[in-house]
Amino acid sequence: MATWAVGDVQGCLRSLEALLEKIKFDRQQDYLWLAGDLIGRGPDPAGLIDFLISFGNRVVCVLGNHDINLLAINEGLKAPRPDDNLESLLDHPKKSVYINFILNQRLIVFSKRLNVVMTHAGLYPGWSVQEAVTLGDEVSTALKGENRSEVIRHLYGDTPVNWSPELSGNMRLRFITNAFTRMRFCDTNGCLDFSHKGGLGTAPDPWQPWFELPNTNLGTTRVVFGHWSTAGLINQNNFIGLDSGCVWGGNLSAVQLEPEHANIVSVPCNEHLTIPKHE
Ligand SMILES: [Mn+2]
Repeated sequence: MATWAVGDVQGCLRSLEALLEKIKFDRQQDYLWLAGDLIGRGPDPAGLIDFLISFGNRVVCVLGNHDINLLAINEGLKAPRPDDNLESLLDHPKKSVYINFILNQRLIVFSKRLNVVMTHAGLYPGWSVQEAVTLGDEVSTALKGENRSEVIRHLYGDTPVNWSPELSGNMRLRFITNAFTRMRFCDTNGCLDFSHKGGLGTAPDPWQPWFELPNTNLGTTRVVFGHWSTAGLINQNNFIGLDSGCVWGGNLSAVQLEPEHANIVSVPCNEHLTIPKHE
């Protein structure tokens, strides 16, 4: 039995199929973890979710910013942009199946056996794994509740920039969601920056990649994440970043999470892309 984590697929179903073939993924025995941004911009969001559903409980996903964007569009809170490439899903007779699949995914998963935590953007340096799991589940529960539309409406915005356990209501849910799905740079006070989207060294002082700030609660737990295509693959200390920019014409990457493995395997993007390449 192997557990593989894969970076941002973003609707690139053919690339995911090619990657699973390369790693000789065994649908009867292995587990597939996906680090979020399952859909968005890529060519086949509906087909990708059908494919994931076919794995049953052998697939484990977390939500990314593009997945939440789909929920906001579905609620009529945001207008779909042509480059989201979501029309084929939004107009699909099985749309409710796809939306329900997204709604039922978490923001964070933790395996004690593997000593690995996975989220889309990363683990906020001020949180322990246990605290992060509890906070992520607050958002997952709210997204599944009857108040979903109001919850999603208030998720958008760059503030508050710093965590406080005293945050409540919509601002609390927004900070948690931003930390799990949009975080890249942070400062030593725990403030998040959402204005810089370039590679690791591209933000001015005081901003640093979130995983270069000390997290005194993390111990030996490894953190697997995606989201940062401009940083490329990251494999340093306990941090494994898997977004190698498939939807931008780069690669789709996977890592086996059993600790004796931990080598990253990639395939080149295997899609007919109709969107311009990332600058
Ligand atoms: Mn993302």
